[in-house]
Amino acid sequence: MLTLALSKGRIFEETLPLLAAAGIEVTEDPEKTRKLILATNQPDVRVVLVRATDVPTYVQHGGADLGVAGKDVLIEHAASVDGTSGLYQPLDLQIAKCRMSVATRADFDYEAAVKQGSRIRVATKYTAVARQHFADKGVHVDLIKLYGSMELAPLTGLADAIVDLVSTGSTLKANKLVEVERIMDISSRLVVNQAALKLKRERIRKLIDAFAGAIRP
Ligand code: PRT
Ligand code: MG
Repeated sequence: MLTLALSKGRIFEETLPLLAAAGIEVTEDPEKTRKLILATNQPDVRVVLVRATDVPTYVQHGGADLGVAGKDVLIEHAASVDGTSGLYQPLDLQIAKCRMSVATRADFDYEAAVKQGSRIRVATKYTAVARQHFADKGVHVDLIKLYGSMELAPLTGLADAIVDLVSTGSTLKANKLVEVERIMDISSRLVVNQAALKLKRERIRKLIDAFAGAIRP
């Protein structure tokens, strides 16, 4: 049996065409069932639905043989567990694309604050990425860890800036925030459990090859 960990929403939706290229069709709709384990048309392949941030944990510890996770999630996971031993990342799938950026209120002069060497208060869910980014720039920051709705932080005075994912930019716009710096491009990767790769080499190779052939940049 091959177990693939996916999160509901954009990652599930955007992985479907890759699965189709490997001859795999998920036979249930995650939006219409409460089941967490979904069967496929292949008797030896199943999908488990987990939170996006839990995908690397499932794969690293063998709860799933493979998974699909954003670069953002993989970086934060590696920082939180001190490495990703046991996680093989053979493919950038070029799906669920977005960017990690710094955003502030329009009336906050980010460039000036950086130039003056002021301490900046930054709210984010992505503390590893933020810490590294500002350390590289030599900017002093007080990081405030949040688990959601980062956009609210500059509006309430909790922080001067946020580090968050941006795709269309409409969430920032709706909250009158401006993107002041791009940190990195984000896309989702295929991650594979190292032990599974050895034990189920043929089956996993076939899947990786089919996915690789279906990647559209
Ligand atoms: O939503 P939930 O709390 O369950 O978990 P999650 O947010 O971790 O999962 P999900 O499914 O929303 O995101 C899964 C992965 O998709 C992330 O880890 C990213 O790698 C990738 N991705 C791509 C995004 C976006 N685009 C994105 N736009 N993840 C989140 N967003 C959010 C962003 O945080 C912001 O709130 O969408 C908002 C901005 O979108 P725009 O279009 O308004 O700019
Ligand atoms: Mg989300």
